[in-house]
Amino acid sequence: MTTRSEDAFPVTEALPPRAARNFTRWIASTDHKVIGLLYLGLGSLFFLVGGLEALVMRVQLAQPGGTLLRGETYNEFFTLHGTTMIFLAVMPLLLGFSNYLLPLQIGAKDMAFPRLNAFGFWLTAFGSALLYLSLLEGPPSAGWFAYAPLSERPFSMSLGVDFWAAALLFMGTGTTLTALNLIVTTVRYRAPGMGLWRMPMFAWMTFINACIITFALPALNAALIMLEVDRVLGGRFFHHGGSALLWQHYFWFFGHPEVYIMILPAWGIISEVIPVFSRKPIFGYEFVAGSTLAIAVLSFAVYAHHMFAVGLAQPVNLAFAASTMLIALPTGIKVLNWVATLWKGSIRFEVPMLYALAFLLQFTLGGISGVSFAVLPIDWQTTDTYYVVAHFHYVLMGGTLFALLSGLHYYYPKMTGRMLGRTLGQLAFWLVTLGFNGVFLVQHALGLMGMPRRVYTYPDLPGWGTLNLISTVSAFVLGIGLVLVLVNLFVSFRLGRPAGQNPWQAWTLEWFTASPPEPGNFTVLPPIRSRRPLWDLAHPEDPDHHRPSRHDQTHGHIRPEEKEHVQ
Ligand code: HEM
Ligand SMILES: [Cu+2]
Repeated sequence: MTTRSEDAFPVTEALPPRAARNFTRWIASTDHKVIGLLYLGLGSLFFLVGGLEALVMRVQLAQPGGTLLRGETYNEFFTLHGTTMIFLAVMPLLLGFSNYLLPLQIGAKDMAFPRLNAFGFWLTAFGSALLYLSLLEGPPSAGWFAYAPLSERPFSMSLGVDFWAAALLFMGTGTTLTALNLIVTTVRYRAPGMGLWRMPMFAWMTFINACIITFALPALNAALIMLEVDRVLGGRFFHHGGSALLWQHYFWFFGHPEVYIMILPAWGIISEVIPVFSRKPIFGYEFVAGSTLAIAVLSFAVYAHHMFAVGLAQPVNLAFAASTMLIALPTGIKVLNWVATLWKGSIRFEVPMLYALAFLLQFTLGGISGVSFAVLPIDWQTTDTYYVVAHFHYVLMGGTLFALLSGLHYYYPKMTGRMLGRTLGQLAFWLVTLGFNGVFLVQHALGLMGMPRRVYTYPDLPGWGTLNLISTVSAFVLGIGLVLVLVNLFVSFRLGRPAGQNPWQAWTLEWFTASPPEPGNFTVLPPIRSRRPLWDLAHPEDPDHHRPSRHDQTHGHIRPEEKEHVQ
C-alpha cells in the first residue's frame, strides 16, 4: 500500500457525513462531492420544470387546432423548454457527475481549486434563477438559439432576451471556470501511478469535455455580449447593416460542440457501466479515448451543418457535409467498442445496465438520422420539420439523459450508501423507455410527412392528428416513469439496502472509498499499476498489469476467474 503525500493536495472545507442535514454546511462547502450533489439537485429540479413545459406543449399539440396556448405563448414555452433542458438541466447534471467522480476516479482529495469550484456552481445557480426571473418581464420567445434579428430589440421588445443572455453569460462563465478546474485537476492531481492511459474512461471523457468547453463556451459568451451591445447600446453586429448570419456562425460554433459537451459524459458513464455489467475490461480502451480526441477537434469542424439552409456557398456546404459524415466514424468506433465489450460477456441486467443498453439503441438511431442530415438534399427537405425534433431528442434525451439515468442508478449507492430499489427501478425503466420511444419515434414520420417544427397548431391533415396523439399520450407515460425514478430516489434513501464499498464489484478507484466517501476521499490508496487497480488487489496471482494490453489472447474475452464474481 502506498500513502499519499499530504502536502501536495489542497486542504478543503469538507462536509462530514453527519452534518448532511445542516443547510449552511451545504451551501458553504467547497468539497467536490457536495458541489457535485448540488449540481445534480439543481439539474434534477430544472429537468422537472423543463419536463412540465414539454408536457404543456404536448397537450397543446395533442390534436389539430389545439387552443390551450396562443402562438406567442407557445414560442415562450419552447424557448424556455429548450434553454432549460440544455443549460439548466443536462449541463448541471453532467457537471454534477464530473465534479463528484473525477477526483475519486483519479485518486485525488478534491479539485485543484475548490473555492473556484464552488464559485462556478453558484454562478450557474444564479444564472438559472435569472432565466426564470424573466417571467416577471415577459419571457424570451426567440428560441434557445435566439436567431438574430428575431432576438434584436425591434422583434423582441420585452426584456426576455436580455434575461436570457445574462443568464447564459453567468452560466457560461461558471462552466468555463469549472472546465479549467477539471483540466488542472486531471493534469496535476492524479494519484501516483495513475498515468493518463490508466485513467477510467469517465475521467478521460470529462477531461476532453473540459477542453471542448474552454473553446466552445467563450464563442457563445462573446456572441451574447455582442447581442446585448446591439440591444442596449444600439450596436449593429447582427442587424441594421450588421449580419444576421454572423450570429449563426458564432452561435453554432458553440452550439454544435455543445452537443458533444452533453454527450461526452454520457459516453463516459456508458464506458464505465457496460464493462462492469459484462464482467470484461472495456474493448479497445485506446480507441475509445483516442476517437474522442478526434471528435473534440471535429466537433468544431462540422458546425455549419446547422446552416445548410441559409444559402452558404456550395463548396462551403460540401465541406461541412463531408466533415459531418467524417465525425460519424469515430462515433461509430465507440458503438462498436461497446458492442464488442458486451460480446461474450457475462451480462448482468441490473437497472444501470438496462439504461445503458437502451442508450446504445437510441443513441445509434439518433446518430443515423444525424448522418442523414449530412446529405444536403435530405437536409433541405427535412430541416425545420419534426424529423429534426425527433433526431435531436433521440441524441439528447435517448442518449444523454438515458446515460445520466444509468449513471444515477450506478452511482447512487456510492453517493448515499444505499441501493436503489430494484423492482421499482425496473418498472420505471420500462415506462421511461417505452414512453420516450413513443413520444419521439413517430415524430420521424411526422417530419417526413411535412409537419414543421415550432408551430403551435396544425391543420387536420391525414395521419398528423393520430401520430401527434400517440406522441402526447406517450409523453405522459414517460412522465410517470420519471416520477417513479424520483420516488425510488427518495424511498431508497431511507429504506434501501446498505450498499457497502463496492456493491457492483467494479475495479476503479471510486469503489475503494466508503459509501458515501469521507471528506478527503482516501486515507490510503491501493497501488495503481493498471487500469483496474481493484482487480489487481483482489487477484494478486493474476493482476492486470501482467497482461500486455493489446496482444493478449484472453484480453477482451471474459476470463474464467471473472465468472466467480457473477451472481
Ligand atoms: C419529457 C421529454 C420531452 C418532451 C415531451 C419534449 C418535447 C418537446 C417539444 C414539443 C418541443 C417543441 C418542438 C417544436 O415546436 O418544434 C421541444 C423542443 C425542444 N426540446 Fe424537448 N422534450 C423533451 C425532452 C427534452 C430534453 C431532455 C431536451 C434536451 C436535453 C430537450 C430539448 C429541446 C430543445 C432544444 C427544443 C427546441 C427545439 C426547437 O429548435 O424548436 N427536450 N421539446
Ligand atoms: Cu450539429
